[in-house]
Amino acid sequence: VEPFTYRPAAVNQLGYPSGSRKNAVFNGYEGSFEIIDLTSGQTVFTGHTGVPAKDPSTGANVCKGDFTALTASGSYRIEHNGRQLSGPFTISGRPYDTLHDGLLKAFYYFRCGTELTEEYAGPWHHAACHLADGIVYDQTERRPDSRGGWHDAGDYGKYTGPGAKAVADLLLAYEFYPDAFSRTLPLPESDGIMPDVLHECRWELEFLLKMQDPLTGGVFHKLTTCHFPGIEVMPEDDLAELYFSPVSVSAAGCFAGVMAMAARVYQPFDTAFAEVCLKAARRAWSWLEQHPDLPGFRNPAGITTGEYSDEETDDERYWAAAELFRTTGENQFHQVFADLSGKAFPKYSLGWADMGGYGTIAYLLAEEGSTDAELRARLLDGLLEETRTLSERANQDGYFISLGPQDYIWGSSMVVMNNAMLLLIAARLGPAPELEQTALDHVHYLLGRNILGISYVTGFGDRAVCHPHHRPSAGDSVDAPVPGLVSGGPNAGLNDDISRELLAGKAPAACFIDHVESYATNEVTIYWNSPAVFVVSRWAG
Ligand code: G3I
Ligand code: 9MR
Ligand code: ZN
Ligand code: CA
Repeated sequence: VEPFTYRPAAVNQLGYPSGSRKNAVFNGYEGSFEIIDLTSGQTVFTGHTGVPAKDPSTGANVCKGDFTALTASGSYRIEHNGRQLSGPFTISGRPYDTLHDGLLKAFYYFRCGTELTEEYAGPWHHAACHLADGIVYDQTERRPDSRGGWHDAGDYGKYTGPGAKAVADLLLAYEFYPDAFSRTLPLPESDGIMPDVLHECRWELEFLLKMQDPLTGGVFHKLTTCHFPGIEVMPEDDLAELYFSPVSVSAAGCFAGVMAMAARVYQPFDTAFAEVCLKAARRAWSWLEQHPDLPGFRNPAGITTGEYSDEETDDERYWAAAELFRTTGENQFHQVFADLSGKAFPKYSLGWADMGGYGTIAYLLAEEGSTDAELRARLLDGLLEETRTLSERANQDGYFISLGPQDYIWGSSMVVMNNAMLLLIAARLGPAPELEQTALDHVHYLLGRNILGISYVTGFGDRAVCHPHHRPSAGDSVDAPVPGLVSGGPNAGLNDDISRELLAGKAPAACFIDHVESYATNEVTIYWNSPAVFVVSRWAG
């Protein structure tokens, strides 16, 4: 893979909203700089960088160049005496509308069990995939329908917990920023009545309903082949048998949480569907109550696909209780929620394993009069404290983000977007509007203002990820990858062969390679896209 030629000034490759704070980050350059209007060729701004300082996450000496004062819409580049220091970028009232569409449209490209037609998928169209019925592991005479939903990632597995996180982020984005979803993508289901984001989430929710065991109310952990297929296998050619892995507490908790949420969000559009979701959530809840302490899920013998193991499951119960309470107002759920809130699991985390943040957010959004004032205040204070810490860290970071060197783990782009999401939620609920700028700085990182000067979203930015570990992108005959996919990003864990070979010794934030074999730095997933949709929704309209 050809690395991009060196550019001293890293910018958000899409650009900056007119009224926002604007900075470039310089690595290997200090001094004065000019901003050139690419249409007129004129210098429209002159500035000076700060003093370089060592940045622990990147190991580089970096400095910032502020051009907040430049607010006129246009296309620009940073130069000095005719030397190009940055790539092109824009300033405009709403620079992220197409990005927002692309990040949401990615979920359509992840769809399983249906043909992606040229009309909606363009050159990335492909035949319907994974149409066979799944086999229930250990009960092989049972073969329920397992079609639909989204592929998890670069692989074709469908995992309950990760699917629930992705839907939760999208539904929260819609609840927080409905105006961001007023445009149509469009999708095959677009009807001008229900927003496309809800059509897309319904595609996954209908699948998740199939993951509930009708005999018990428990929820299967995942639906996958026994092993991952080769990296160039297109979805429709992946014909190995599909298995429902055994049920798990984490799956049931996430299922109950997301179904209770869906019951509320779909109520105005489709009462019957809302009722189905609520009934399914209640049933999973009863199953959870009957199974107070099962061990975390482990891959059963013969299955080697993603494990998504999670030993701490009080957080999934906490989320389920919160959503069921917010949706129904019933005291039984409040009681469990309040009891669980005294336990030690993280209350502000939005990962696929740590779902506590969703519980906290649901409770803070519940009708205020129905909640316990003291508990509510404690959770809100905690949220503000957590996000103040994030914002202090971002203030000290060379690239304005809240990650420390230890945070560049597998899927660090999710950490970046989850933190930004939490900042935006705190900004609204605090209220603490000053946190929004810090969230926006995280968008700038994702779109190119980082040590590698790379945009981690396929198809967006002039130097974007091109070779994601994504089977349809690797296996089709189109050069460009499927657009709108968020790459996992730097991972200092070096958890794949090519990372170990090519990235050893690099600083954490530089442990990334745009190579198709690097699943530990350059895979894509639905739950890395979903928090990005939430965050960008704040600036889309
Ligand atoms: O949280 C710890 C951190 O405390 C520690 O400092 C750090 C050191 O490496 O590790 C952190 O844990 C990492 C964890 O991700 C964080 O979420 C683990 O090392 C790392 O192995 C783990 O990676 C997960 C990976 O599967 C392997 O299990 C990713 O989160 C998860 O997104 C990924 O999911 C895969 C599915 O299995 C299959 N489908 C594709 C998908 C994306 O790659
Ligand atoms: O493609 C797989 C990817 O989706 C997973 O995240 C990753 C870790 O579980 O594993 C990938 O599959 C690789 C396997 O683990 C090892 N052999 C090479 C596979 C990539 O084609
Ligand atoms: Zn499929
Ligand atoms: Ca958990």
